[in-house]
Amino acid sequence: MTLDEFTLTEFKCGYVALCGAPNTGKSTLLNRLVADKVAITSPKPQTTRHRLLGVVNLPQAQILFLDTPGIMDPKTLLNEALVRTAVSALNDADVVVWLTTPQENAREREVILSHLRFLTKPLIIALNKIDTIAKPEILPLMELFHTLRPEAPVVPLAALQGDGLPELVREIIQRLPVAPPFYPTDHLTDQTERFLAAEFVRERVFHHTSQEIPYAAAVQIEEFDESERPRLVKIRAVIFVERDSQKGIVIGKKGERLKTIGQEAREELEKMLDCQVYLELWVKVWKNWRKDPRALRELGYGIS
Ligand SMILES: Nc1nc2c(ncn2[C@@H]2O[C@H](COP(=O)(O)OP(=O)(O)OP(=O)(O)O)[C@@H](O)[C@H]2O)c(=O)[nH]1
Ligand SMILES: [Mg+2]
Repeated sequence: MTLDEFTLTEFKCGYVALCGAPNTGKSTLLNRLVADKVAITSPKPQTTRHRLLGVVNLPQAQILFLDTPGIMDPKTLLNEALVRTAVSALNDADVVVWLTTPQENAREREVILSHLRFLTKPLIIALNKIDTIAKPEILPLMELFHTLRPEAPVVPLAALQGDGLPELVREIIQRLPVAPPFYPTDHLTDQTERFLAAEFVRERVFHHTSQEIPYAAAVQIEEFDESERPRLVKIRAVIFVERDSQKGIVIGKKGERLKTIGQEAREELEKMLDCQVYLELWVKVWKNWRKDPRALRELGYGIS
């Protein structure tokens, strides 16, 4: 993205929370903005489970984006932790971007609006996935959102294609505080390679399983051996599920599904780590971990 047209006199830097209902494209937008894969994405809701940092460096500003879990009506202890994580990012941000879509229903919208009700910091509404509707439908939708929060600009967006990004960035920069850069310019994210390795495996589980399984799956890295780097990194990961039947499905007939998950995750990891990766995957049952406070803590789903 070339942003030379920005005519700012002072350098700006601040945190920008990307929040919204599940599946609105927050992580897709983060990856597009950072131009790297720092967050996993999937067509299924509730993919993101942590607050993730993505840094964008521009000539006049450094924008510290915070991707967040989708905000919804929590049904499990895990859901409650996810909403708390998202709300913590709202509290810490200098600017909030509410990502919404034409597909979002009124109930989902109400849940978000209830969290934004007492927000006093600058808000921008990003209407994502405009590629999914006809052009004449865009303006009336933008007007609808304008009536909901008249003080917030409404920016139409297609994050997947990268449309509307310069306009969104422009609105963000206008609202950022004047401050020196917080991170060195080569610092794209806070997530460790170990964390991203677990996430890349979880993304493949999301893509290759359905119904309850993606939500009942958590990934823990048991070993991340860099002793042979830069030639090879050896990773051993465990995919936890909640029931024996789910374990069988993740493994698949003759281990086929687990093999595919492993192959695809390994290819992504090799790109990220820029070396050969040996990935060993195990599937284990941790009964009802989503309702177990100790399991949530051990798996890293506390407030981040
Ligand atoms: N058509 C279209 N699809 C999009 C666009 N942006 C994102 N998507 C798709 O929407 C789905 C959800 O994207 P994510 O980025 O995972 O959404 P999210 O808001 O991070 O979801 P959670 O982490 O579950 O809250 C994926 O299949 C994306 O490819 C867009 O602009 N247009
Ligand atoms: Mg996400």
